[in-house]
Amino acid sequence: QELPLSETIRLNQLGFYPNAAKVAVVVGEATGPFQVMTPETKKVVFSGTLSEARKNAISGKTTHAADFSAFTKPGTYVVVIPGLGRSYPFEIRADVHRALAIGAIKGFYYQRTAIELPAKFAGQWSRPAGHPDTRVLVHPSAASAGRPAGTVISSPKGWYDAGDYNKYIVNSGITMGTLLSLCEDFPDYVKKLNTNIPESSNNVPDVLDEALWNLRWMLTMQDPADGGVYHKLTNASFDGMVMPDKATKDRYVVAKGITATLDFAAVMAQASRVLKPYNNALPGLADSCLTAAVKAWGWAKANPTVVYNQREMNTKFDPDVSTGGYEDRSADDEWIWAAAELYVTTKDDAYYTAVNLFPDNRTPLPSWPQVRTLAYYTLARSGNTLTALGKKDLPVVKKHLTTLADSLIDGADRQAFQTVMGKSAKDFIWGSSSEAANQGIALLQAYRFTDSPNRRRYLQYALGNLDYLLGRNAVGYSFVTGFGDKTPMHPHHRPSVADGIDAPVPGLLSGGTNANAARQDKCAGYTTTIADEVYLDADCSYASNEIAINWNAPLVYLAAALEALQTD
Ligand code: 9MR
Repeated sequence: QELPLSETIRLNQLGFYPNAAKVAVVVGEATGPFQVMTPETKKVVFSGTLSEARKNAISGKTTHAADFSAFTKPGTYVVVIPGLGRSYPFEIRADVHRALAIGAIKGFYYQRTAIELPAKFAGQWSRPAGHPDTRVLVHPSAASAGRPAGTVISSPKGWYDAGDYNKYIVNSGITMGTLLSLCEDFPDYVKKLNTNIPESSNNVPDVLDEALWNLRWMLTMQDPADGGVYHKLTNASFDGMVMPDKATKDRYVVAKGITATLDFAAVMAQASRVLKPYNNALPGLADSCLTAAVKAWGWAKANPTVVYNQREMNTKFDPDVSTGGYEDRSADDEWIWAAAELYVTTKDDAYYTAVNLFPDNRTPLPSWPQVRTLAYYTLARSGNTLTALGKKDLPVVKKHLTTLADSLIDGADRQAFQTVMGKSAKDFIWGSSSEAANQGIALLQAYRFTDSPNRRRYLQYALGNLDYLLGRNAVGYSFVTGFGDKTPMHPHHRPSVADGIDAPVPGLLSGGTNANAARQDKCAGYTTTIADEVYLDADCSYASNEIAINWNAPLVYLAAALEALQTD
């Protein structure tokens, strides 16, 4: 007899590592026994008792946990709560997130501009090239003596930022920093991830090849005359929900700005380091990146007050630009990140002393407008290779990492889903999935680069946040398209909407639950205002169900790093 599916049982819909924690969470009042069974034959392989009740601090709802960590045998199973039903099926397997890591990297391939995606690489999501960007206009806001308004420049390649078709330097910053950090942190493991892209057969890891698609675009965004970097390459206004090759409006590079230029400097400095070992395959690229980084730094030094302000820009110049702003009034953190990357790459103490790297004892979770902590990750991983000046501060750097990690895990065991994510309603902002992923990365950095007595718990809770992303959460979705049983089918993603294929483009992380989504996108259909439950799988819900490169990158990092660490 069939066991009914119960969506009140929330778990990682992909599964669990044999020797790691395995937890399902049941929303509601169920108590008593639970079983783990084989899905077809209903053979009971593990029996346990639901935990004591936890109260969701946000919704007030009751949850109970089914902990079957003691069961380690590989296979495919369901969790069964007598009287309620079964969970989605999941696997226990040594490399249970490997396909996800590969798929999430492949997600970037599907975001490529300026290249056809043939079926050989893109399967049913094959499509013609979009946005060649070989004839881009210099917007009046970006005019300079050498490049007056209307000058045509070529700025091809790069990824689409998100569900829209524009290319933004600031958001490329943290995205590239995260992917490059994965290459630095797990150089051997990334070589094992084949994503079936045109470059797969070269001697460069696919994730790095993928990042190069965007890096080469970024390089074209620097004005060669002065080293300043344009804030974005964009339409004047967002395209309709059409395929990329059908979106042919004029494209512009707009004003240079301090955050774009410093993010660019940081990325190029880091890329130079990461690319060094691949100089045979990519002759000269590492050097070009460093040259570009130094030049960008020079512009920043000369123009520290040039802040990108779209509204003000639109009062002075035409056409008005209404696409994504990525505005950030404070560049303090971008200075810290750029200085740290330039210092670590060049070992030139002048960069280390150019800005105060430790202005206070805060360790903000990375996000696109807040990149300070990326500097601490880089200093921590570089450890003993630093000059005496940097080495002296390593204890301070490690303190930053453990302070953040300890604050994240504090109280996580009492949280309704036993995850770091969701302890507070504040987590549920626009792009909350990336909060979860970045929390996971912060925990992994502290796990790897400190000797805190809590290290094991950092690792455990990093995995817990991946469980969150894949289904152990208040809405019961795995937020990654194509990975899991209940996944976003209608992301705000133009190709997925316009391609006529039922399944969305796979491997893309939905922004996820966002307490303010209804007010922000005014999409019809939200059914609740409870902060950890405001999520709508509809393509009009760009505030809860768009996808974006800066959300996919930490997913890539988290999934790949946890896979790599399974051998630890
Ligand atoms: O991720 C961005 C989020 O933090 C902001 O609150 C939001 C509104 O400004 O914009 C998000 O970024 C969007 C960008 O502006 C345009 N491309 C899609 C991005 C994801 O929604």
